[in-house]
Order: sequence, then C-alpha cells, then structure tokens
Amino acid sequence: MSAATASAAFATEKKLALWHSLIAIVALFLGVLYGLLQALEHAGLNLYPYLQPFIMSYYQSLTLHGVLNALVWTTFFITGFLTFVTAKSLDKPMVYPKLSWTAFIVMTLGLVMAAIPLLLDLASVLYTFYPPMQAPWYYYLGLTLVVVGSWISGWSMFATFLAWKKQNKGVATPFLALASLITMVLWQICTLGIAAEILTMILPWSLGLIAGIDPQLSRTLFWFTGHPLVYFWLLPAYLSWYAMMPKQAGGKMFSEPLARLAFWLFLLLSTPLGFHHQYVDPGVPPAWKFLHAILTFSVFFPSMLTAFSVVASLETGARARGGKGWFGWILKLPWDDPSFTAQALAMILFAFGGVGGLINASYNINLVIHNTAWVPGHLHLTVGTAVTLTFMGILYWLLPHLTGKALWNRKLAVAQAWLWFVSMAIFSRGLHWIGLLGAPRRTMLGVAFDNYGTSEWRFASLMTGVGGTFLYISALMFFANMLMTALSKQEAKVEMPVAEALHTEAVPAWLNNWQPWLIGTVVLVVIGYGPVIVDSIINIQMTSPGFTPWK
Ligand code: HAS
Ligand code: CU
Repeated sequence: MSAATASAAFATEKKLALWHSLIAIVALFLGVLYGLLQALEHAGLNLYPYLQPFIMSYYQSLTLHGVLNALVWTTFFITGFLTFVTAKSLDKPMVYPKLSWTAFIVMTLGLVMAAIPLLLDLASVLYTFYPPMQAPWYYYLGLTLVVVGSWISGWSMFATFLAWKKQNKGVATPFLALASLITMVLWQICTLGIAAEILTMILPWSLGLIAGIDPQLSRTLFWFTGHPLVYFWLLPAYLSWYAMMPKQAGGKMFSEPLARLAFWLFLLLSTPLGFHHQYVDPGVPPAWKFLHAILTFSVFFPSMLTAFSVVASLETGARARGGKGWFGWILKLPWDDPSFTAQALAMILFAFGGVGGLINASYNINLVIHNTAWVPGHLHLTVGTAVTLTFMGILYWLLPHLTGKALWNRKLAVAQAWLWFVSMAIFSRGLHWIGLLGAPRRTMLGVAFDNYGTSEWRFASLMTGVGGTFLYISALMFFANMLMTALSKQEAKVEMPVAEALHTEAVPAWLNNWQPWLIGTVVLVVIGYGPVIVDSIINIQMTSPGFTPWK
C-alpha cells in the first residue's frame, strides 16, 4: 500500500483511537475528583458529610475513584491506542473495522450500565468487588460487557494480523505490532478468571438464582485476572518506552530482540502470580503461595531488562545530541518536549514502585504491609504514574496526531508532568510511610487519628493530602491542554514516533513464533493454578449471602 493511501485508510483507526481516548480522559477527569476528596480526608478535612446526596460515603467515592481511574481510563485508552498502533505498525488498516466499532459500543454500553448503580451508591463494593459484598446484577453485567468489548477489539486486531501474515510470509512482525498483540493476548488469557468468577458465581448469585457464594474461590478467580491486569496496563507504556521514546530523544532502540524477549516473557510469566495478593488467605496452600512468590520474582526480570535497555536507548539519543560524561548526557535529553518529559519522569518513579513491588512480593515481608496504606502508595507509583503519566505523555503527541491540531500549550504540559512527578513523590511517600506505621488502607484516616493517631501519623497523612491536592491541580492542567487542543484552530502535522533499531540484525525465529510461548504460558497457568482451583471446586462452599456494609 502506498504511503498516501495507507494514511487515508487509517482514518477509521484514528477515529477509534480518538473515541476511546475521549471516554478514557472523561473517566480520568471524574475519577481524580474523588481522589482529591480521599486525599483531603487523609489530611483531616472530611468533606463527605457536605456532599450528600451526590456522594453518600467515603466508600462510594473510593469505588468510583478506583473503577474510573484504574479500570476505565486504562482499558479504554489501551484498547484504542493498541488498535491504532497495530494498524500503523503493520501498515494495514483493520480488516473488520465494524468489529472494532462493535467492540467500542459494547464497552461503552457496559460502562453506562456499571456507572448507574455506582452513582446511585448501590455498588460501593470497591474496584475489586470482593464477594460477599454484593452489588446489583447489572453492575457486574456492565463490567463484563466492558471486558467482552475489549476482547472483541482484540479479535479485530488478531484478524488483521492474520491477514497481514498471509501477505507477508516469512517477514518478522514489526516490533510495535508484536508488542500490541502480545498485550492483547495476555489480556484475553488472564481475563478468563474474572469471566469465570462473574458468569458462574457472581451473576447467578446477584440475580438471586443461587442463595450463596464462595468468597474464597471468587477471590482466587479475581486475582487470576487482577495481577496480570497490571501488566495489561504497563505493557502499552513499555511499548512506548522501548520503541517510541528513543525516537523522541533522537536515538535508536538499543536492542530490538531484547525488547521482543521482554514482551514474550511477560506473556509467559504474568498470569500464575495472583496468590501474591492472597498470602494471608486461609484457603490457599502455602506451597502454592511460595510458587507464586518465586514466579513473581521471575517477572521482575523482564522489567530489569526494560530498565537497562530503555535507559541505554535514551543514552544513544542524548549522546547523538552532544551529551557527554557518565551522567551529563541526561541533560541533553529533550526535556522541553512534554511527551518525552512525562514519560521519563514516569520511569523514574516506577523504579521506586518496582522496588516496593519486590517488598510486597516477599512472602514474609508482605505481612508487614498487606492491607495497609503502603499498598495504595505502591499502586500510585505504578498504575498512577508509570502508566498514567506515560499515557498522558503519549496523548501529548497522539491527540495532535489524531486531530491534526497543535498541542495547545507545550510549556504548561512540561510543567504538568513535573508537578505530577513531585506531587506523586510526596503523596506516595506519605502513604508508604503511614502504611509502615500500621495505618490500614481503604479506611478514613481522619477518623483513626482520634483513636490511634500519633503526630507521625498526622504528618505522613498530611503529606498525602498535600501531594494529592497538587496531583489534582496537575490533572486539571492536563485536561485543560487536552480540551484546548481539541478546540484549537492551529494546525500541525505530528507523526507517530517510531524508533529504528540500533543494530539491524535479523529477528531470531524463536522471538517471532507464537507457538512455544503460548504453550509455555498455558502450561505455567495450569501448574500455577490448576490444582488449587480444582481443590477449591471440590470443596466449594456456596454459602455466603450478599452484604451491603456501606449502607
Ligand atoms: Fe504491584 C499490589 C508486586 C508492579 C499495580 N500492585 C498492587 C496493587 C496494584 C498494583 C494496583 O507481590 C494493589 C491491588 C489491590 O488493590 O489490592 N507489583 C508487584 C511486583 C511488581 C509490581 C513484584 N504493580 C506493578 C505494576 C502495577 C502494579 C507495574 C500497575 C501498573 N503488587 C505486588 C504485590 C502486591 C501488589 C505483591 C500485593 C500487595 C498486598 O499485600 O496487597 C513488579 O512487576 C515491578 C517490577 C518493576 C521494576 C522497575 C523497573 C524500572 C523501569 C524504569 C527504569 C528507568 C529509570 C530511570 C530508573 C523492577 C523499567 C530513567 C532515567 C532517565 C534519565 C529517564
Ligand atoms: Cu500483583
């Protein structure tokens, strides 16, 4: 296909990416408002009594925050972005564009269906919706539709890939397409857990067709999905760090085979890890908890590959721009480019989030931090920064690329990224600290001060409040830039950044062949989960009625 026809043909993918991004940004916009309320509460300023009947409780607010920011913002952005990247990277439009649009409509309908009970305070079950807390059936059906819609989007991408493969026999899949497809396959495999949980247990139970549920088995199925979910969020950011940012920095991909290996390893290792969220659950045998602990440490490895390789790629760029010295080159990175800056700062905080992850993963040390405020400290460095600040950085080039309009205010965008970075460092430092002091997560800390609070608690919690308030201001700066760019009349031609490889060696066949990796993935999942799930089914206790403790 000639370049001109290809770019005209990508009109559908551009529209898809734009619509997905729009919903994602609106979800983020609403979600961070609830986040602000929680941060203020942690600082001792409890606004919830004044917000009724719009927000009935801390738990409603926390659920809306988690669902909108962790689930909706990410899933919508990722689905649109990966569809677009796959088409561009294969230089082939979606072969079934109507399938992608159907997917989008299913996801959006699901979102509306889940939003209604959330806003009515009927589904304040937090974003993990652990039974026996119970929401109305249509809440779960809505969530299911969001997931099914994202599956359909994936099928449309796979169909396009297969059509491309037929026309390109023996050609290695371009890295960006491969990375997008691996992410989508990982998602399809890992969401089988949540699908089984909702379809076989939660839906019939919330519809009243069965009287009770087994909370332990539902948690296990939830975390079967819940852990790899974090790599579904992370890998689109990695794809940008590996293959887009080096171009923005004026450099090249340090090693393309290594980048491919990292993505295959994530596919292989992401799923059989969920028990690291259940170290204290009584129904899981210790041997399996230990196995998942070991596997969690092994998935640390592809992230270390990423850290070294991405930094090396950026260094090639900085040295090409005249950078010198062991660390002096860092100054020559394009810090005036908001897209680059946001992502580079996201990486730096992710290093801390990753180290925290190792602490969480350590079977015995996990007991110190489990269910404390440390955990939201960790998740804001990872999904709240590595992922969210990177997606913001991507949107700083993607929105101009999709709309043909110049980014409204580049300086504001650079300032926004720095403000997010500094505020998040303060915010999450506060949460980690107070968590170590024993403060529980998912709890109104302002109330706890009167009962257990020490001055140390108050100070750490105040950091969270102050950091969270500035994070909110940073988010507003981001939204203003998105909105004003969309409304702007100033045209600009911004291309998708795609970095070349530093060495153009042929891709080894084993890094381009799905079969061994898929077989390995299934085998590991069967070993990591099979016996425990079979045992839980044999000993199933469908006895617990539903509860609505937030009422
Ligand atoms: Fe996690 C809990 C373990 C990564 C998200 N995690 C959570 C929860 C969330 C979450 C949402 O083992 C809470 C769930 C809930 O509500 O209960 N996590 C890990 C480990 C990793 C990890 C070992 N988590 C993530 C990522 C997330 C995420 C990624 C979202 C996107 N996590 C846990 C455990 C728990 C947990 C337990 C349960 C805790 C409990 O008890 O409840 C690892 O994958 C991390 C590896 C990452 C690295 C960092 C690599 C650094 C890079 C950047 C380098 C660049 C630099 C600077 C240094 C090793 C790639 C660049 C320089 C320039 C000049 C630009
Ligand atoms: Cu996990």
